[in-house]
Amino acid sequence: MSDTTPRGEDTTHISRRRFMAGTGSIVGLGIAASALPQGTAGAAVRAAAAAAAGPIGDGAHVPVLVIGTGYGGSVAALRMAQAGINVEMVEMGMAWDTPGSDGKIFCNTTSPDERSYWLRTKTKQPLSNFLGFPIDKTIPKHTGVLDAEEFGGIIVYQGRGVGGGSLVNGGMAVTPKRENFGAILPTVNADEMYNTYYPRANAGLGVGLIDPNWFDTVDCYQFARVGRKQAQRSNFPFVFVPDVYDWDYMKQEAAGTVPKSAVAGEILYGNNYGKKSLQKTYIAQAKGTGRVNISPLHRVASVTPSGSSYTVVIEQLNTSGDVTATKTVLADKVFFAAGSVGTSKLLVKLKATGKLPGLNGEIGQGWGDNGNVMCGRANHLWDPTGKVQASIPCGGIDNWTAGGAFAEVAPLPTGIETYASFYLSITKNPNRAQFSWDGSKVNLNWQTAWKQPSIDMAKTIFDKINSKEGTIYRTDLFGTYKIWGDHLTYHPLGGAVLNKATDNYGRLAGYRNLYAIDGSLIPGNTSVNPFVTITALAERNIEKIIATDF
Ligand code: FAE
Repeated sequence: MSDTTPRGEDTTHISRRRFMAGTGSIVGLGIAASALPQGTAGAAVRAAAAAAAGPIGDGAHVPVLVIGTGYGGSVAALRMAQAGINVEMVEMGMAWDTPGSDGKIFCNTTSPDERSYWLRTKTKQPLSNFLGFPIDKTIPKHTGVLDAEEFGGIIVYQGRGVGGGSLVNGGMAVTPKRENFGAILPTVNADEMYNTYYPRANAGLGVGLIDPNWFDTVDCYQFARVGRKQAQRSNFPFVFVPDVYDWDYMKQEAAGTVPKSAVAGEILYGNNYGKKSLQKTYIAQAKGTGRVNISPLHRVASVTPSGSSYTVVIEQLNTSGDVTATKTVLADKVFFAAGSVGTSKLLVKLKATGKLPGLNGEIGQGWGDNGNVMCGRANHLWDPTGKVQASIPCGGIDNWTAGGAFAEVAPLPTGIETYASFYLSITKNPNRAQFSWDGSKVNLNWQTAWKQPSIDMAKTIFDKINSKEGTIYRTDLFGTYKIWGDHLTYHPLGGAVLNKATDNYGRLAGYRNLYAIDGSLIPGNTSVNPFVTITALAERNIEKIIATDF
């Protein structure tokens, strides 16, 4: 059994009942299941059939429909497919598998074009200013890869496309310290997570660590070495942080022997080469089973019971974001994996509009921003951070226990020397928000002032470093004379919290065969970057669901 095969699952011998369930979508596409051979050759045929299948058809009846192709959705799809179940995945964003006219799939952070933002006519950069001047620029409206979704008091950044957040994130793959786990997911058995599911998630994601000797010498991590030196001079531990970037590839980038990606500053709008996004890991494996079909530019609008199945209404989009077709399909099981915000928005709307009235009162509750807050510090002229900065962070400052903050030493890949150190802090912010339906849309009641605890916690690190170094905060990155990036989060969590809106395995209360399996399950904070925990929890939950619900 490989590291990534769920324990207890025999992937070579599937039950007849499971096989029959698993053939539904192929039957729905008009291909006789009995015509498909089994075994290795059969897998190849099934893969070809799935590849040829195209987007989900109007009127299809499928055994399993997964909404969203981020971490939770990809884990669920792979494990069900390995258990012999056919899976349809529906993704509102693009496939991101075709190069543009420049030969690249994704555009660079320094030159955002139509590929950068989800349906915006102007970029919405997390760092909105430089030297106080606004840096956002006009772009054509397009179904780009990064969504800056604006609610009243917060902008929530999310990935859009096959691979979800893995397309745009920094790849920092952090397993929380075990001592903090009880506060993250209080009803989950920590032994099981740390012995089985975190290791399985790390293996499935391809997590690795930077070579510390290389780190010490290479130009593109000078910014991080400055961060380490200053942290240590103020007696804070600097820790190397694992990542899903292919570190061998990055070494070659730095040496100039392969096309540059991280070293060229690619990150927020996608990474063309070295990052092991879900497209290269879980999704590639899932597609390889031949049992997973993905429909990009398809957005789920509604899910409602229909006999023992669910009627799912799906809107097909063009790259301008217009609805070009509406499809109605029947699904026996539906997994909500649209991300914390996407899943919460769907469930809150479906409950309020009478489509899923039996969902409980916890739907939309318990949402947090993982305590995200950003800031920059101005270094002395004798402490340059480097013209060339790898876009992939590799280290952080840990003051969680004493000060409630874990700060990524983040790059500012501008291509010029900025003398700035830049940080994204994850803090123990206790505030939680809720989503609600106002009759026409879903709102989130987060208030910008709720970031104050995060600022106070981040200051436990940076006030001390500034005082020790004789330096000051940058005031030019988030506006004019504004120190804190307190207007955003990269880490939305909650909205369908485990063991509250669902049972202890993500089965939504009030309905059979409806599940949440993404960041919406996690109550607002993971103490570190969240995707390893989202992945590990999905591994745990889907194993139980496959064993008991099929
Ligand atoms: P997610 O990955 O967001 O996937 C949900 C998918 O569902 C998306 O592809 C959506 O387009 C799709 N979707 C939504 N609504 C619908 C609908 N109605 N119909 C069809 N499809 C839909 O969910 N985390 C880390 O651990 N380390 C990092 O270094 C890190 N850096 C980040 C940097 C940035 C700029 C951003 C934005 C995030 C970062 N994150 C990082 C957060 C991480 O990407 C995020 O927690 C996960 O992606 C969440 O995984 P989910 O499976 O919950």
